[in-house]
Amino acid sequence: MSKKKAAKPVSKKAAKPAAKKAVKAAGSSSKSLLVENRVFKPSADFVKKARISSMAQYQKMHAESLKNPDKFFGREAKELSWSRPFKKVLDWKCPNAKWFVGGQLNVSVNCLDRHLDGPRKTKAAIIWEGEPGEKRVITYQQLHRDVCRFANVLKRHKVKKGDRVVIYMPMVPEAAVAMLACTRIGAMHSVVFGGFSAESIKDRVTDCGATMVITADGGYRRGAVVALKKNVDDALKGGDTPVKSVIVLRRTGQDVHIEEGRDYWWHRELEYVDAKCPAVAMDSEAPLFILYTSGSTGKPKGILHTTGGYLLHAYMTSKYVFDLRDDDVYWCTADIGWVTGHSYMVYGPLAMGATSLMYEGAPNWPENDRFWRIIEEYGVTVFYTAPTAIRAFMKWGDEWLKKHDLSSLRLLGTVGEPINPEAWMWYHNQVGGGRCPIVDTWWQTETGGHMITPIPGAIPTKPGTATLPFFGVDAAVVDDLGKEVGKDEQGKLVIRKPWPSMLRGIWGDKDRYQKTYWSDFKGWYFAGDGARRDKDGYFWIIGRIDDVLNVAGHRLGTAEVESALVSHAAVAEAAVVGRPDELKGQGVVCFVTVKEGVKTSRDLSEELKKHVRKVIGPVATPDEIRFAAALPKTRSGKIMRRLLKQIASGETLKGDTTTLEDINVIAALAAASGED
Ligand code: 7RM
Repeated sequence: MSKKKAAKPVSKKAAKPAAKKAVKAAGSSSKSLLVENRVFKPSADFVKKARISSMAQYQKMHAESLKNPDKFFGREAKELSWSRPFKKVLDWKCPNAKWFVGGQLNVSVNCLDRHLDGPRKTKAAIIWEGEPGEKRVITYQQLHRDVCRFANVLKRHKVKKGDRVVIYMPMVPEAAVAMLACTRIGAMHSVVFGGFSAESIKDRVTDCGATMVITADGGYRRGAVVALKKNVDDALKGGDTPVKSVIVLRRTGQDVHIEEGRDYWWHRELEYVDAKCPAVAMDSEAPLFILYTSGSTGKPKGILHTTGGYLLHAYMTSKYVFDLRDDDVYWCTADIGWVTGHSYMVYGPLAMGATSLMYEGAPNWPENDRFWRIIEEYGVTVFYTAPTAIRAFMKWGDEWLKKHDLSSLRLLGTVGEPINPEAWMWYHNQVGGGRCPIVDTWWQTETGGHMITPIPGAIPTKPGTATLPFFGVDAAVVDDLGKEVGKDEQGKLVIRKPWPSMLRGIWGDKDRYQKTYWSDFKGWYFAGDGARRDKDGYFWIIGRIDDVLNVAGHRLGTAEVESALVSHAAVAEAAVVGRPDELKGQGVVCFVTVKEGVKTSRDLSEELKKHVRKVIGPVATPDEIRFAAALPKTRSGKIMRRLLKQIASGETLKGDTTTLEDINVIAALAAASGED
């Protein structure tokens, strides 16, 4: 039970019982949602300590950041450690931005070395808990030493500035060590989420031309061991990738194959190196990392981020949005394989000199209260998680929280998808005890950090909206011609000015970068999301309007799943759509036509699900396979996804079907029960 009494959440006016309308909330794909009209102001207690403590202050800073970015960001950037000062804040020639031109810095120095001169030297940088229960606390001084030593291992293996290193690891501190060691010597990392398959590793290794893979024998997940090294072996089979060495961390102790001359144990390699490793001064625009994310084609995009601007934004958002202070215990539950883990488990909090908690495993292992247990045990003060997790907690029931004292919490955050108001209210009341502001942060792999988000001491929140743009972010909702839509009208979300942590490109594909992000509206970034603004100018994100699904906060391209399906011998054609899912936000429904002579069956449907898992990874496992004699197409041969979406979610068909080539196809699909 919470010790502190739950503060009345709202101002008197706002606390009046608001009319709850039983209509579907725009902004979420889940079923049976309510619109919650209350406005939640931060408590006086929170405001008193906040860095930005009024709407007026936010507005003034935001206005300055747009009107005079040179001055605003020039001032903020001085809080980082530069080995050579920048000459110019921004050089912008759409779609190419250069931030902090002429400046040089090193990310690992900013995350580690600069904290060693004062009391942070012996402060916890990372608090880690393994799924089986091991605990480790790593101080800034220790982390610095570990990073320097591992950077020397990289050098021993001839990894140089600009080289690419793929990291495929469980959630252990060594994953952060590997990332930071890359940054220390100017190598680029590309972290691949542990839930991706061997084939996905191979695609990424090949695409970015990685010469090294860093992995572990395995990792723990829900009591089981994930065979990470085995997946790397399969990915590198045949020897047709540029990978020269594989460094293997011993985590689980399971037997693994060690390929002579290619594979090396992490702990053995450390025996050959010392702990002195000068950091390489990097140009502000030097590439920092590549992170693959799904788009609307079958091939994931290698999103490229660079050094100075990315780090500044991760730092600034950690400072202003999480309002991190030296006594915080901050916990982001994301995996380092996602951008959230990059910016808000490693780079942002460490650049701030904060304490970042890292947990290896599942939230329901050994029991449903693992997260609450961790919050209580370590006195977590700032907690950042995903709506899909919150919905799972709600389903598991409040008794799991009631066993624990969560009164250390002072601020909550969400990311990954629109949060439905019910989940928001539950998070606010049950987890936050009614006293913690919630920052609903909208952003993307491409944006590097928070873009639309409450500033917790300044911007009153409403359940379901990410509220207002962060500093330097010129967001708008526009129609297809680029004209701003009216209040409460839906349109496309665009960013009209460059920002420090914007992606600098798609690895190896200049045209795709220009085409995907900068071609819908001249000079503006198009995010791929739909949104509307309310009377207060707050942004309500509706979700993707391209062919990208959001399954449990993970981006998944429908085309990726389709191409995995058609790679199976039985499949002739496939169309994949999302349908609302109460827990995951969206579920994956696959419409499949089989080749002549193939008999459809429940077994085949299970086999296809397994096949997709194998090709992409467990994150992409289809929820349903629906066999069909034909797919609905326009006369020009385009699959009519709009209709399939309606069928998948059991809706009555609406809208124009006159362009349909064969109307009987639709009747047959709607009648088909799916799996038999
Ligand atoms: C950080 C991350 C990006 C997509 C994005 C949106 C959706 C993320 C929110 C959200 C509504 C949010 N990167 N999204 N956060 N939608 N409210 N607070 O998730 O590249 O993996 O995904 O996720 O559709 O375009 S991501």
